[in-house]
Amino acid sequence: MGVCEALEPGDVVFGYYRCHALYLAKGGDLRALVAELFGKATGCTKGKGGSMHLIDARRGVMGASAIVGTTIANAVGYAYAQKYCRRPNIVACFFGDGATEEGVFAESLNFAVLKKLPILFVCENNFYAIHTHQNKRQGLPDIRARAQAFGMRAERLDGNDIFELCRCSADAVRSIRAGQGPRFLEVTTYRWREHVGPGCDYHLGYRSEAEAQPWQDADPLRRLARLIDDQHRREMENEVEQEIADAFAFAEQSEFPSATELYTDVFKEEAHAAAGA
Ligand SMILES: Cc1ncc(C[n+]2csc(CCOP(=O)(O)OP(=O)(O)O)c2C)c(N)n1
Ligand SMILES: [Mg+2]
Repeated sequence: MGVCEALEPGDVVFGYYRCHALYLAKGGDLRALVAELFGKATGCTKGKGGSMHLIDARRGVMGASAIVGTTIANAVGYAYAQKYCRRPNIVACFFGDGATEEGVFAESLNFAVLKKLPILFVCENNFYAIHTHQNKRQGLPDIRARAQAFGMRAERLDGNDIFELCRCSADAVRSIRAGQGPRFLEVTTYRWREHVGPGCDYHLGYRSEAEAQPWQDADPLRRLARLIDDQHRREMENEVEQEIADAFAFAEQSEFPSATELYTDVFKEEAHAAAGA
C-alpha cells in the first residue's frame, strides 16, 4: 500500500503469490479478486489462476507467480522494454526474503543496474521462508547490503511505518522516473499466520508467540486507525464491509468456467491452431 501510493496509474507492478494487498493497492477489482478465489469465470484470470496468480493488466497489475523469484526477471524484462521504447512509466517488483536466495535475483539486479532500468525492487522481508528463519539460510542477512553490492541505492525500512514507507517510495520513484536507474527497498514485516491459510502455527515450534507479539502490537492498520476520528473511521469501515459483502455475493452468484475454457489462454490453444492450419 505504501509503495503503490507513490506510483502513477500507468506504472506497473509485478508481485508474487502473497499478492492480494498489492493487487488491491494498485486498483485491482475486488469482485474479480473474490471470484478468482472461488474459481469462477468472472475471476480476474477467469477462475484458472486462483489465489496466487492475480492479474489486472488494465490497472498495471501484471501478474504474480507461485514459483519463488520468477517474476523478478519478468519485471526487469518489462522495465527493459519501457526504456527501449522510451515509455515514461516505471515498474515496481515485489518479492520475499526467500526469493533473494534464487540465482535469478542476482542476475536481474546486475542487469537492471547495468542498463539503468526504471525499476523499484521491493523486498518484503518477513524473516521466514516457510518455516526457516533467515539466519539459518543466509550468510549475509542484510539484504539491503546485497543490493548495494550491485551498485544501486538501497534502503532498509520498517514496513509497519506507513508514512516512512510512502516518503521513501516517493523519493525512490522520483529518482527512477528521472532516469537515474533502479532503487531497492528492503521492507521489514512479519507474517501473523501460518505460511498458507488462516490458522496459527506456533505449535510447530519454529517461532514463538512472544516473537510475533511486538509486530502485532505495531500493526500499521491499527496505528493508522487511531489517527482518524471515530465516526469517520466507522463510516469507512462500513463502506469497506459492504464492498466486501458485495464481492462475495457476486462471486457466489457467478458461474464456473465451462469445460471448453480448458483449451483457451494456454499454449495448447496455439499448438492446436498450428496443427489445424
Ligand atoms: C523455485 C521455488 N522453490 C521453492 C518453492 C517452495 N516455496 C514456496 S513459498 C517458499 C518460501 C519463500 O519465502 P519468501 O520468498 O521469503 O516469501 P514469504 O512466503 O515469506 O512471503 C518456498 C520455498 C517454490 N514455490 N518455488
Ligand atoms: Mg519471507
